[in-house]
Amino acid sequence: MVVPSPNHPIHNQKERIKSIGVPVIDLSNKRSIVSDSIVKACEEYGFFKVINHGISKDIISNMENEAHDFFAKPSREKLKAGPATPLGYGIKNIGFNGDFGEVEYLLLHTNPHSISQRSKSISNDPIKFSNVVNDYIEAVRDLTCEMLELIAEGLWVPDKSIFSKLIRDVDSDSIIRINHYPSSLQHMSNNNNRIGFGAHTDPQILNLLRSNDVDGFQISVEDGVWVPVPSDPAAFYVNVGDALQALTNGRFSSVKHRVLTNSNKSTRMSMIYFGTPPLHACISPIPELVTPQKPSQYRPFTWAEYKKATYALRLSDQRLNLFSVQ
Ligand code: AKG
Repeated sequence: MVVPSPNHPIHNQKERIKSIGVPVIDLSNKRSIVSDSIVKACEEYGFFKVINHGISKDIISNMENEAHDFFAKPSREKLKAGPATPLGYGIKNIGFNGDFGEVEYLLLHTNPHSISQRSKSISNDPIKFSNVVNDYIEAVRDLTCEMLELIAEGLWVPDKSIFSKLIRDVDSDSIIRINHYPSSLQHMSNNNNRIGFGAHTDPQILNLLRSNDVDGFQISVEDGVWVPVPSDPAAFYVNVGDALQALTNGRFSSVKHRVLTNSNKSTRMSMIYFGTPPLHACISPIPELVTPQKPSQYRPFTWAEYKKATYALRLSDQRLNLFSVQ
């Protein structure tokens, strides 16, 4: 990880992240260094890049090929996998409350039974599709859980699985989203940069994003200041979600992000694994991070309650505020 020296002349986060880039975590480094670096990145940015992650190129390219095949289908075929309310194929409409983006997407629950049911309307070879997606899900789930265990170690929490067990649970509500930003969706406009996916934080625990080599992803490290994150198909980008912000009593921040598309450029495609607790799981700040100096910032809530709040609000709304005790 690139760490600025304490005497670095750059004072604010925006200038720091612009000059040194987003934190890079090399998973082949010594475990204690990795866990400290991840905790620092989650505290400062709620965001980092992971290299030497150990997920095979085949698992990633098989998944990417299935996604390409799906998005290359004629519209009427793709629409058979929709509408994405809440799961399936969606186009332009994001969520239930009037948010739009220059994007088409597939949203899948990670439960193998659900994948197998959905695959029939997505692929001409549903068994192959299910196998490829399940292999990808298993790999990204393991990587996400590994990082959550490193986080617990870096926070000196005795139960190393305190966060990861929520995602490993058989009833986990985790999802996979595949976003495709084709230039055909973009209208002619004087301003070439258009919103592909509007500004938002993710509601879940920890999320893993992998994209092709087309840029467009940005994070906001200060209100209203957007920092472009260069794409890197060999790496994963990881972001803290609202639920992990609550579990860490606000020590980690759920980073705001968005995607801009540019009609002059090639098509961006991204795949995001959203590590999510079961519906019945109770989210509340873990006792190790609640002190007299820093009392609980959030009231306990179930994932089902939080999901309901998410569905009821716009993409850019700060839903976690509803559960704040301040
Ligand atoms: C999301 O799907 O929540 C995103 O933020 C989109 C990121 C991307 O497509 O690169």
